[in-house]
Amino acid sequence: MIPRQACRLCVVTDPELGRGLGHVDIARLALEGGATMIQLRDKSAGLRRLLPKAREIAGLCRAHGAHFIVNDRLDLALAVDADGVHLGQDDLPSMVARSTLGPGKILGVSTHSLEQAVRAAQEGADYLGIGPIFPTTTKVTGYAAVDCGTIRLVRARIDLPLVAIGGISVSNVAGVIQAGATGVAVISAIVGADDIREATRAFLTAIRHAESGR
Ligand code: 3NM
Repeated sequence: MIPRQACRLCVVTDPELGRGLGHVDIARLALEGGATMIQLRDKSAGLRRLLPKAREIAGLCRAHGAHFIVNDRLDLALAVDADGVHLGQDDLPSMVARSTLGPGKILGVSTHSLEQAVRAAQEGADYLGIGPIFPTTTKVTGYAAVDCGTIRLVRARIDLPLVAIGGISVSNVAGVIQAGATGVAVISAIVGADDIREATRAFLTAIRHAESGR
């Protein structure tokens, strides 16, 4: 189980976009700006290098009352006692991850269609990533942008928290929330911003505003 407010704004750390900042600095600034969840995502670094960083981010998240999720690396998530793990469609199957994690940890699953969302929900996901909502150059997802219509379709069928991702900016986040997303996950519009703290704050303001008009 994950509280819905924890899904409001997930900042995904990506040092390649971080203007020289690493995972820990990105996470710290985003948390200072009010991020409710940090997802550590690194597809290339070895576990030995990531371990101390993950430990530090776990501590920072705890201190800020935010959730800490590790992308892909279930072993790392368990090693640093993160709140949970986020898996893609080609990662460990949800059922295997769920039984390894145990019931107390959070399992997030990336989905790119209503069918995938229904399956992930049946297989024990606590929240669903849904995307890419808009075109993004940050990741080659292999999927076309799904737009807000897919959020509405999934919302109508599934009661889990939905975290929209892909090309989300301060100027388009309102439509995403109004379509039924519980929150959003963001890389470039926050990690690539001149001021990560301020960019995070601006997202939260826009999200709260959209929630009140829902
Ligand atoms: N996953 P930005 S889209 C990591 O659709 C990721 O599952 C996606 O980056 C998915 O906020 C994406 O810069 C990239 O568009 C998101």
